[in-house]
Amino acid sequence: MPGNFKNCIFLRGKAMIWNPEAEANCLYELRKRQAESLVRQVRNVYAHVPFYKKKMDNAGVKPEDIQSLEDIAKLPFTTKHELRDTYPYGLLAVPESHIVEVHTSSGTTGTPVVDAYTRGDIEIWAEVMARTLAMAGAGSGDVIQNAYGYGLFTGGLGVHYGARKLGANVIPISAGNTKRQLMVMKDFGTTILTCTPSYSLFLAEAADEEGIDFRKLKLKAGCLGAEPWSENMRREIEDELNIHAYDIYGLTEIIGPGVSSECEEKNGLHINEDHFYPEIIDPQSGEVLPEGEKGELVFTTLTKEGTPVIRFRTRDITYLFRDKCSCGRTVIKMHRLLGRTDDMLIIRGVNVFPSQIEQVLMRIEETEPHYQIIVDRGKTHLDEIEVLVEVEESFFSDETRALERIREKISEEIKSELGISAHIKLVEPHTIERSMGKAKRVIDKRQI
Ligand code: DLL
Repeated sequence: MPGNFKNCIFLRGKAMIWNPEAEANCLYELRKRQAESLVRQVRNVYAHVPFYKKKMDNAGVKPEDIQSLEDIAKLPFTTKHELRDTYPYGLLAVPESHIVEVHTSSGTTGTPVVDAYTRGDIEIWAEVMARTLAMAGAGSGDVIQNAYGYGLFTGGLGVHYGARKLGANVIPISAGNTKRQLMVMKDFGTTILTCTPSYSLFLAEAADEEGIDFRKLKLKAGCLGAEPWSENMRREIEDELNIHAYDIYGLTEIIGPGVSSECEEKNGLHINEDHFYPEIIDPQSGEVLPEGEKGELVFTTLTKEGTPVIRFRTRDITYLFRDKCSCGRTVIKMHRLLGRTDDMLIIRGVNVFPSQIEQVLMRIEETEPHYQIIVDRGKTHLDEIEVLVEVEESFFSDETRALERIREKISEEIKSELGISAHIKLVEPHTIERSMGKAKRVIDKRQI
């Protein structure tokens, strides 16, 4: 039988909750399991990973000090920088011969972070990705067009393993080759698209040029993630592609995609907290913050075998909440990402997240969802910000006053919302470079 559906809940014949025991359990049971896994994992890393033994010894913490979930606060944090220093195999908690696959972080500069998977880790990855895809309504009858990059990046194979476990038909098309993507989508009756949100809009644009109408295709949902996007961008994608667009989140250091994802409520991402224990901390003091408070997201892998991580500081900013979700899942949620502690731009002393600028642009009707933010120091040595944004072609043939009006409107809205003055440059469609993967939204030319 393709896919293991024996435990999942069916709604109108469709698998909705892939693993109710894990995703819709009572809090007491969940907490008990998490605590057991944490105690086991801490003993494991202390015994098998010199990197963690040293860190714990330096902090004066012994494995026996960790008896409950609250005790996690005694453990030191792990940073990306520290993980890089363990390259390539300094984080292994198992003999190298137990590793069956490796992936690395997608950063273009510096030494990458290595995620090395055992057979057990790949099984967990498939499980959490099956949950993710099921959350978007995917089941064994679906055709999943996987346009995340295959290779060292975790997006491609993560979705692939989940789709296989689900028993869906996965088309491993990988990123790029837009014309072929559209052809495959039509000819194979793709029902679920998996790619970055910016690439989904790129596909919509290309479809338009090819005269392809999404309303005539079978596409019903998109599992989109790996880069920041906003609620307005979701609306745009849902509109253009005639689908439900779900946010999916993950990172190489933890497992890849499959850490958390949205259900049909589209109000926060359910975290697979039986495997990945989340905390929110104050990025300055490191103090653990209560549910509902915004701060830096930190994860501990409770079950990972190959390269476990303890209290990894993601630098992603969000908050956690546990609501009574209409989908029936009881696991904790994270709000969609609000930014990163490190992509935050400081423009003349004002903290600015690129996502805030995006929010403004998406509200302006005349603009296209393609933009770029360039930060530089002008002749006065003060920060200057330039926002390049595409506007519909017709405005360029109109009188210049129309363009000037749009420019002013954007500039005023950015000023009133963010408190900064930005120079707005309106450009013709297709001027800004498109990306097959994560879009490069910010070019920071400042030498600080
Ligand atoms: O981007 C894993 C992934 C693949 C997630 C496919 C979703 C879909 P990395 O390349 O290690 O892993 O990048 C991780 O990307 O810390 C976030 O800052 C950002 N990110 C990932 N998902 C989202 C999202 C993959 N849904 C880093 N919204 C993370 C905003 C995201 N940012």
